[in-house]
Amino acid sequence: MAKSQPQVCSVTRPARYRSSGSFSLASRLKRSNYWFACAFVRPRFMENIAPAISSPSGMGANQPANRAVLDWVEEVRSMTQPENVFWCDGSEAENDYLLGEACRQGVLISLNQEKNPGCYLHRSNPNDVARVEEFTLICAPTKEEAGPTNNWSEPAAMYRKLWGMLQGAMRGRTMFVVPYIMGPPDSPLAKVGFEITDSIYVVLSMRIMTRMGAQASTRLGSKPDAEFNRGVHSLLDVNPERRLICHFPQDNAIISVGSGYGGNVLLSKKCLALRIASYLARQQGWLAEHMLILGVESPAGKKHYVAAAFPSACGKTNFAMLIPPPHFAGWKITTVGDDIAWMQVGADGRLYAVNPENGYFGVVPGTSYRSNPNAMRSIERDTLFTNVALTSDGDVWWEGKDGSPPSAATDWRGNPWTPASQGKAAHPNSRFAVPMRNNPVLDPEVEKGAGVPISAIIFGGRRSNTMPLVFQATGWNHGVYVGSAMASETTAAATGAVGQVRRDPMAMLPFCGYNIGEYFRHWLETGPRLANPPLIFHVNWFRKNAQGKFLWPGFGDNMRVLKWIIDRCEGRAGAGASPIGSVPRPEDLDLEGLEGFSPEMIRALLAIEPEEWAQELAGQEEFFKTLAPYVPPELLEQHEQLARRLAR
Ligand code: OXD
Ligand code: MN
Repeated sequence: MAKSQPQVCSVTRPARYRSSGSFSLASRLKRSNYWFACAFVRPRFMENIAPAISSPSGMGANQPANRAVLDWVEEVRSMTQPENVFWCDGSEAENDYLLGEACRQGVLISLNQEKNPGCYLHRSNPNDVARVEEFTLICAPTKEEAGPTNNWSEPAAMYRKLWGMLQGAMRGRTMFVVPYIMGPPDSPLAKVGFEITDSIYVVLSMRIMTRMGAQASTRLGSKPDAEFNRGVHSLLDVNPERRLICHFPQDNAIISVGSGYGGNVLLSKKCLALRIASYLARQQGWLAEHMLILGVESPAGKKHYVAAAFPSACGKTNFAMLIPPPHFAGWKITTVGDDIAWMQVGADGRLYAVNPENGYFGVVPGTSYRSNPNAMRSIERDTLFTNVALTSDGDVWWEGKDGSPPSAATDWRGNPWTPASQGKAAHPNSRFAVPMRNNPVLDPEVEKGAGVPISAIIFGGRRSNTMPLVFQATGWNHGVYVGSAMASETTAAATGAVGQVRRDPMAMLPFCGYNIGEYFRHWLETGPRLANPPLIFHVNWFRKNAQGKFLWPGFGDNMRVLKWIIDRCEGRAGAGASPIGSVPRPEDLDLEGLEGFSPEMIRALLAIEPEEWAQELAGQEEFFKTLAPYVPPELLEQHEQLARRLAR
């Protein structure tokens, strides 16, 4: 509860905190490091765990009127036994206060405010740097409801386990209650959520990533049966052995313990806006997808919107902020969203999309003024960086940033680093969290509740071979099949091996909150409801030559592919028929001004190699077998038809 005390740095660990939980020797050592380091303004070791804060009078008192929220928070409070409860209102004053506290507690480092106004650095525990798919569960009444691609637990058993873990888990800490809205507030799809968390970093990130604060409580109102998502997060002791991200779709509830990494703990994002939302979308007749949404405007002022699904860390943010090459002068790309699309069928039979988020949580390494100038401009201010390197003048650095590396820096773990060091300065999955308002090419319709009409859907993956630069599906069901069989080489966004080809249907493998077979059926059933469906395409920016070099420059030059897609939507561009769909002939793509690009390269990019496709068919078949008996027959039929076409 808010107390009337001045803003002071609390540097004595409350006795109750010392005695709470079962901490390992390693974590005890880390904690003593923490206190040692706290004596210096720049702690080497940081973690999210921090003692309770004592907020000034009037702050942290934004209790909502809704009895159901109050009762649930009280239930969690009496279970977790925090020192106090802080009810967030999302105000500027609150944010300033919490930033100050986070810096004093060593959870954040304030960057050079002249160079990077409003920017801070956080280092997560090195054991906690990515999503943990193996500890992510869908807790539905039956295993069948979770389906073959999800880890499953019976809900009652999992609630018991989690409640056991949460007993007294917030002793000596502040329990923050974060109200938020996902989606433009006047969208019929908008959802209210409350996240309870003992991490100040989560609160600060949620304010960037969602429409956070009093407006959510107001929107929920006081009706006891008003729908809201219940999210509980506790860091516990940030121990990988006590890390679980659990979803209860039937209860519209999420419980996440043992992690402080964004994808596991910003419960609005992957947990609500994808896993729970995909379940709700199936019930309510809309789509919740792992897709960016961008606008493309021609020099004549004709505008289209496109939604594109790529797996994590495959360049969605870059594509959504693309700057066309000089040859495309007059063309404009604008961003509606960079990660998640909620889409519904409009009265005119078109598909309309909104971005439920309010900010971007992007992968940092590789981001530069060359690769993504709009992202760089966005993160010049008001940005929360996680796990990047710190330079001696309080700036941040990462592999792939413009300019030469600093001669000396502090790496993402807090260790001294030089260009001669073995390890990376920034973690490959280091992130920025930035308000979407910072994006210089933010689409003007981003707040439109009805959403933007989608002309084309693009599926894509990171494939060194097999997949041509682009092809168009022959119709809705074929497009759903292309999405369902999609594959990509794994990245650092999730724990586990990097660079292995894995099937990732519609880029939703880690995010579909129910049986994937039912999800495919939902897609198939959506097609006939669309009098004017989007055309469906597949792209691959990552094909390599025999020497392992990328064949396509990517980034801004992806405009050339986008232009072909838009022209197809307008019935203008040509294509050649192929067994896998319509593939542009070299002359169908506008390649003017593409330097150092030979006709052999474009032929190699667009080639359909029979041996590669034989392997692809076998890989798809193997994958569909793992989903048996849930794959809809329409998709198996599409697979057989493709096999027949390829055999001709
Ligand atoms: C993300 C992800 O953070 O997909 O967006 O992992
Ligand atoms: Mn994502």
